[in-house]
Amino acid sequence: MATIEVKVPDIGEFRDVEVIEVLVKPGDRIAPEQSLITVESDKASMEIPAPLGGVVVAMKVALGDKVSRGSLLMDLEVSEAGEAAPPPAGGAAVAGGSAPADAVAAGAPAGARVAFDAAPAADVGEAPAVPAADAVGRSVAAPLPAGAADAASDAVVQPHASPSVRRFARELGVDLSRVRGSGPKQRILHDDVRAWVKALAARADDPGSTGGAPGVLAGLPPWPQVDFAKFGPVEARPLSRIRKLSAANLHRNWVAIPHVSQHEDADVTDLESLRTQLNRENEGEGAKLTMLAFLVKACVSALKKFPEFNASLDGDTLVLKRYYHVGFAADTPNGLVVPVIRDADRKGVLEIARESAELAAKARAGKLMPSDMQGGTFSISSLGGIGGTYFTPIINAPEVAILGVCRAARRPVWDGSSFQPRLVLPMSLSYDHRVIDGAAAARFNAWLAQLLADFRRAML
Ligand code: CAO
Repeated sequence: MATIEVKVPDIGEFRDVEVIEVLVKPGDRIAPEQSLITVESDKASMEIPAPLGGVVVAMKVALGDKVSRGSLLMDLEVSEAGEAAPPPAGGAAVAGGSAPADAVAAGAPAGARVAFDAAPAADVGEAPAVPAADAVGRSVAAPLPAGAADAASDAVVQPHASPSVRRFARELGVDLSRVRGSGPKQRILHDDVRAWVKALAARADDPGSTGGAPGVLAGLPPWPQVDFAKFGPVEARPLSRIRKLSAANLHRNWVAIPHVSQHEDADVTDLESLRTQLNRENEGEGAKLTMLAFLVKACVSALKKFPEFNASLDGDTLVLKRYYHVGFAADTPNGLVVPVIRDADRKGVLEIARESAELAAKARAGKLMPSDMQGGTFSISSLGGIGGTYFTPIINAPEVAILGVCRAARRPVWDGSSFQPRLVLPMSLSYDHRVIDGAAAARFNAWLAQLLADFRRAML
């Protein structure tokens, strides 16, 4: 056994460069070419690999030290046979003229201290064609000249990280351009990569995560943390259970489904006359006929004509449903819920009106059962009683479309010879563009508008 001194080799332009990583410690058994430290200039970082295998006796550098060619790195105990590294590419990196194996083979007596230079491996940004593991001591045996480093970093803006951090990131499949560095000059450290992966895993495990940057938003700047009380009085109100659940679902649907919203106007003048007339006739005889009930019935007719709207995506398969369970968004003091009217195709408008009134009352009382909200194939969000013109409703996954309606209003409509005051219902259909094409959505809406304009068509 012999103890040798490992020194910093000729590292070209790198003079007085900072040690940014110490990758081994006393007692470690290291292999030839294993990275010992990483140094960094203002142009690039570089790993200094071991010239021989052995056991680390003592480290002679620490984080933050400045080193140049010839600085002592470590004492290394090597076997006399010498677990030697292959000669570095180009032979340029090993100072002293002879390859490491020769030096050890020259027969250093047991216990003698032999000065030994390590061969450096430079890294200037990501080198996609050459994994860092291969680069150490082989592909990039000598440091790049400063000019080359500049050219490389000008070509692509690279995340700032040492070769070992890059290797670590590659092992974990982490795209370093998405990780924020907390080291000096925003350098990405091992801990930054670890924290990024941990945060990603935590968010993936927590579908209820709504605050901050959830899973799919990973890589964006952190959510702003503001002490609102500094600017004025505030009241902290915890979200209700329903709001937390619906927020998480809405968020997932919004980011996971490529939504498109298609708007249409329906002339509901005659339908509204019919509705109010029927309500007058049936006054005091139970549930009143609502616009929502007509909308449910009209949607069922459109869903039958355009079956891909009554479907769900299951991987690469579109599951077309032969039942028509229509959900409607109900606003409750605790948040939004979507009770479902089952088999709406087999029910009359009066029955749908009665059932939706019961479900809405149950929803407001917080008494909906899970089964009241399951199995929907299409949803309607009606803001007609409140106002508005058009909006972009969020699809209720795994459904593929949702109809939003706002308040019907009298508008002048050109009938070919004059403007007529007509009651116009603004409709907004959001659809999953993976499943439904824009033309199909326009046809769906046009059909729906025709139906609402002349409800006799619903019998066809
Ligand atoms: N245009 C004009 N007026 C309308 C209308 C429309 N599209 N829809 C309903 N109205 C009127 C009704 O005529 C009725 O007026 P009167 O009291 O004068 O008779 C009033 O609005 C209430 O209507 P309604 O009793 O039929 O109830 P509704 O269909 O408006 O609402 C329900 C039922 C459950 C849908 C509703 O209570 C609700 O919760 N809406 C909010 C839904 C929601 O939050 N959607 C957003 C989800 S996505 O963020």
